[in-house]
Order: sequence, then structure tokens, then C-alpha cells
Amino acid sequence: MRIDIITVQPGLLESPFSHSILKRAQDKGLLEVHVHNLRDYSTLKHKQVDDYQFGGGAGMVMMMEPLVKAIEHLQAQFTYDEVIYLTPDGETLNQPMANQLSLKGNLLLLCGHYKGIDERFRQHFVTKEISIGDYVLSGGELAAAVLVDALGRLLPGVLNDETSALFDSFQDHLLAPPVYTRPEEFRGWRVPDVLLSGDHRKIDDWRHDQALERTRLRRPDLLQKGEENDKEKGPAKG
Ligand code: 6GU
Repeated sequence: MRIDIITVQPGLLESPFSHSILKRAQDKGLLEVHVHNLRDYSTLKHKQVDDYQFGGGAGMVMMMEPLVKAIEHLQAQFTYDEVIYLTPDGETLNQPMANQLSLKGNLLLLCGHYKGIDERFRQHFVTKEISIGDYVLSGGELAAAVLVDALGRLLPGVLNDETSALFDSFQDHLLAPPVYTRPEEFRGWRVPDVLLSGDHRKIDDWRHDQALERTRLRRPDLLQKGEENDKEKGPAKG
């Protein structure tokens, strides 16, 4: 997967992809991330990329020309499956969306700043708008980093244990169960006996019960979503 990111703050995106899992994904050639400075596409004297909004009001708007120059420069070299604008008024990112996007080839991400981008760019170039939650960030860069992380770890071959993404929180509308490591006892606090029993059926059942209970308490909305999906799929066959 190739991901191009257009931003006015390239410095913010210098390091998040050079660590851990995303670094490994790139080292293995499974993921390429390229960051582009929007100012490089400005033809104005101070490399200006924003302007006052028509109709008045505080806050600058990212202008058409540099955005179009940047995207057309990239589109002349690569074909993108989605042009994604990171904006607080986009669709909220969730695991099913991350799963879907991880199956795409090339993605172009555009980080919003100031009051946002000229509406005409959204209408004529953007194919998908994504928010990472109901709070406001000072720009789309950190949201883009979150999205790239969520996608990168899903690419086949990126995770060491290829099955482990299957058991993430949210993959089946359940939060993940509690986990423990050595020692078996720390300050008198013991690891649940079942995990030491060696009985894998019992352990799977316990984990499922714990995941269900945790989800009931913390995110009952997820259980409802899971039920709705099961209804859509219809009764299991075979
Ligand atoms: Cl994508 N951008 C900004 N500026 N704020 C956000 C966001 C994006 N998602 C949540 N808050």
C-alpha cells in the first residue's frame, strides 16, 4: 500500500511512521508513506496556501490552487483508490472502516488546517472524509497518523503473529479481555487460576466471558451494533 499525505505541517509527520510496527511494514516493503508539503505547490510570493473566507468571519481557508496543483501532480504519477480529507466533520473512524481501507491500493490523505479547505475541493476531488473522534485537533496531521497506524498494522504480513489482529478489541464488536504475564503472583495479586490451567477450551470460554462483561460495562453500544450486524447477515448456514 502506498499512502501520500499532503500537509502544511510536514514536520508533524516526520517521525510517527519510523517506529515499531509501521517501520517494520515499510522495511518489508508492505507500506510506503510519502509526506508532501502543500507550500511547495503555492505560486504566491510567501508560499501562502490560505486566504480569508468569502462572506467574512474569523479564520483562514485553504485555497484551491495549491491543493489542485498538489493533487494533480500526484495523480499524474499514481492512481488513488481514495482521496481522504481528514476533518472533524467527516465520518468517524472505526475498525470496520480501517479494515476496508486496509484492502485498498493507494491512498491520498489531505490534512485540514485553519477553518478547513475550500468546499469546491471537497466536492470535486475528495472521495472520503474521515474524523478520528468528537473533539477538535489543531490540524488533520495527528488524525492522518492515527489512520495510517490503524491501516498499516492490518496489512498482511505486517504483524508478527498474523492472527493477532483478529483478536483486537472491536474486531468482533467486543473489547479485548484482560491479559496477564509473569509473575503468577505480585504483591499477593494472583493471575486468575483458569489462565494457568492449561485447559484451552476453558481459557477461550473465560476470555470470551470477560470480553463480553467488559463490553457490557464499558461499551454497551458495541454489543447492540454486533446484534444489528448479525441480523443483517441472517442466520448462520451449514
Ligand atoms: Cl481529522 N481533524 C481535526 N482538525 N480535528 C479532529 C479530527 C480531524 N478528528 C477529530 N478531531
